[in-house]
Amino acid sequence: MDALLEWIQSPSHLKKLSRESLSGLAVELRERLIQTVSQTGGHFSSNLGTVELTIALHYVYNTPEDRLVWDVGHQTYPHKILTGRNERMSTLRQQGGLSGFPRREESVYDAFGTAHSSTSISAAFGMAVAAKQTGSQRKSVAIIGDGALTAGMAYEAMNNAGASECDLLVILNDNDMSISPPVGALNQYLAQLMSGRFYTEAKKWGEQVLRNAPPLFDLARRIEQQTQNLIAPDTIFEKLGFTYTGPMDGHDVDGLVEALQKLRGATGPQFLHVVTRKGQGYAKAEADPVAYHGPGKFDPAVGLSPAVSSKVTYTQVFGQWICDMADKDPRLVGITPAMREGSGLLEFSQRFPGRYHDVGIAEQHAVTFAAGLACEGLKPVVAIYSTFLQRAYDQMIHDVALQNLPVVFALDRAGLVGPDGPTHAGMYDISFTRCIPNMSVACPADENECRQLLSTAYAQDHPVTVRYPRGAGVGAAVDKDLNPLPFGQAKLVREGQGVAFLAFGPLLYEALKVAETMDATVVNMRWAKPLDVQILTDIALSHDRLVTLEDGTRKGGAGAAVLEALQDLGMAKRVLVIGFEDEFTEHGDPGVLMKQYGLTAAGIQKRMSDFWPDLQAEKLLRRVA
Ligand SMILES: Cc1ncc(C[n+]2csc(CCOP(=O)(O)OP(=O)(O)O)c2C)c(N)n1
Repeated sequence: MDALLEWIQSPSHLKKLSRESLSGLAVELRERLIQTVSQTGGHFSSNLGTVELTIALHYVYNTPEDRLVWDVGHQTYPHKILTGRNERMSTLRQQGGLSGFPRREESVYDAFGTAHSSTSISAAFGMAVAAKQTGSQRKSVAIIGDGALTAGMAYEAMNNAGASECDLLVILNDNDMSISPPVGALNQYLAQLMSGRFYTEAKKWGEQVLRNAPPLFDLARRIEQQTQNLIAPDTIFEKLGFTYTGPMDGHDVDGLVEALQKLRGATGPQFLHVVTRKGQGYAKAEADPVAYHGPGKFDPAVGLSPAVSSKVTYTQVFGQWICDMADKDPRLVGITPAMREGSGLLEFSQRFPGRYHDVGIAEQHAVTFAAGLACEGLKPVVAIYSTFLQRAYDQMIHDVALQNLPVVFALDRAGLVGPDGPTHAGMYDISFTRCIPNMSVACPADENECRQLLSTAYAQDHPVTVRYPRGAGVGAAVDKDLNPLPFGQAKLVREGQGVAFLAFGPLLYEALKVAETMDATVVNMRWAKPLDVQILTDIALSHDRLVTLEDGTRKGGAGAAVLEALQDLGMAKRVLVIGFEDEFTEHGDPGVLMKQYGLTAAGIQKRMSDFWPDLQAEKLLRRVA
C-alpha cells in the first residue's frame, strides 16, 4: 500500500517515476485522499477530480520554479500530498495544521494564496509578466474550474493576457459542476465544446453554405476556406487571444503529460481545456458531488450519514424565513452568487424557481442585479457570505446605497468561520458597511432575533444588512410568525450598576454570563447602524464603565460607532471595545479560537481586569465558571 506515495517527498521524486507508473500513483493518491479527508473533513469531490492533472503538472513542470496557481485552491490536496505535506494531511484545517487552501507561508510550492475564486489567471499572468520583465525562463500556469470561470475577474484577466505575448498557460478544469450544478450560458457553451455538437452543427451549416454556392472556382475556394473555419470555429478562448487545446480527458494521466509537455514549450497565451469528473473514484461522491463538496468526517465504507444535530443553524433560520416571506410577498426575489446550499436556499429554489437566481460566482453582478430588480419595485434579498460581499463593495455603495434602493443583504458566516480560516473570515462587514450612507446594519444576538430582524430589514425602504454567524447559536426558539422588531432600537436586557455591556450580536450571551457575576447592566444593541442613541445616552449617564462587544474587527466596528456617538454627544469616556484585534485570524475549531481571541465570558473578564485593574481590587469581578 502507498508504495509510490510514501517515497515521494517532493516533485523531484515524482519526476523519477516512469510514465507508465503514473496511473498507479493516481490510484494511491486517490486512496490517500479518501482516507485522510474522511477523517478530517474538508473539500473532497473537487480533489478527487484533480488527481491526474496534479500528477501530470508536477511531472512536467519544474515546480516550484515554475508557478502553479490554483483557483480557489480547494482542490489542492493532491498538490499538498505531492509537495512534501503527505504526512501532515491528518492536521488539515485544524489549528496549527495544514490550511485547506494554498498559502505562500505554508510551502514554496504554493505560489499564490487563494480561497476566494477566480483570481488565478490574474495572478499567474502577473507572474508571467514578471518573468518576462526579469528575463526568467520560468513558466506560469493557472488552473481554474468551470465554476470559477463564471466570474468576471477571469475574463478581465484573459482580456489582458490574451493581448500579450507572455507565456501563460490557463488550464480549464471542466467538471461541469460548481458547488451546486453549474449555471449560465457559459456552462452551455462548454457543454457544446465537450459534446462535439459545436463542431457538428457548424459543419451542417457549412454544408448548406456550400450547396448554395455558385460554381465559380475562386468563390468555391473562398467558401472552402470559410467552411474550414466553420468546421472548427474559433472558441471563445481563441477569440480572446489564447491558443486552444482540447477538450481532453482529465483522467488520462499519460495524455495529460503529453499535452503539457507540448504546452510547456509553446509560446504566448495557451488554453488547455481538460474534462474531469467531480468525485472521480469514489462512487458516492461521483453520484452526489454536491453533498461531497465539503463534507465533515465520514466513514468511507458507509459514506455521509444524515446530520444528527437537533440544533437549528442560522442558515436554516434564514432559509425558512425567505420561504415564509416569499409566501407572503410575491415581490420577493432571492439571489445567490453560487452558494445555494451554503446559504440555505435549496428549499426556496425548489418552491419559488421563478424568483430564485443563482448568478454564478459573480458577487458584483449579484448586487447590481439586485439593484436593477429593486428599481422596478421588486424586493431583492441577496444571500451572501460576509467574506464574499467584500467582492461587491463598490456595487453596494454605487449601485445600491447611493440610489437608496431597498435591498436586503443576508450576510451569512459573519464573524469567525473556523476551519476555512482567514480567507473566509467575516470580521470586516460591520466596519465596511456602516460607513456607507443610507445603509443600516443589524446584528441579531440569536436565531429568533435573526428571523425578526430579517423581517425588519425587509420592511425598510432603504438597504439593510443582517449579519449572522456560521452554525447554530444559543438555541433560541424561533417564532413561526414573521414578527419584525422595531427598526434601530436596542433592548435593555439586564439592569445593574457600575458597568454596562453594550452587545452587538451573539456575544450578548457571553456578556450576560459576566454581568451575572458583577450585577452589571446588559444592552442588546441589535443595530450597529443606526445606533440607538437614546439608550446609549441613558446608559452612559448612569454607568461609569462601558464595554462594547462584537464578533468583528475592533477597527471601525460597532464599538467604534459607540465611541463616535459618545464623542458627538459630548459624553466621551474611556470605553472598553472588545472584538477581534487588527490581525488575521487562524484556521481551526471556532470554539477554541473564540477562547484564544478572548471572546468568551472568561476572556471578557480578563480584558476588563486588564483595562480597569481596580475592578479586580473592588472584587467586582468574580470568575465565571
Ligand atoms: C468569490 C467566491 N465566491 C464563492 C466561493 C465559494 N466557492 C468555493 S468553490 C466554489 C465552486 C467552484 O467551482 P469550480 O471552480 O468549478 O471548482 P469545482 O469545485 O467544481 O472543482 C465556490 C462557489 C469562493 N470560494 N469565492
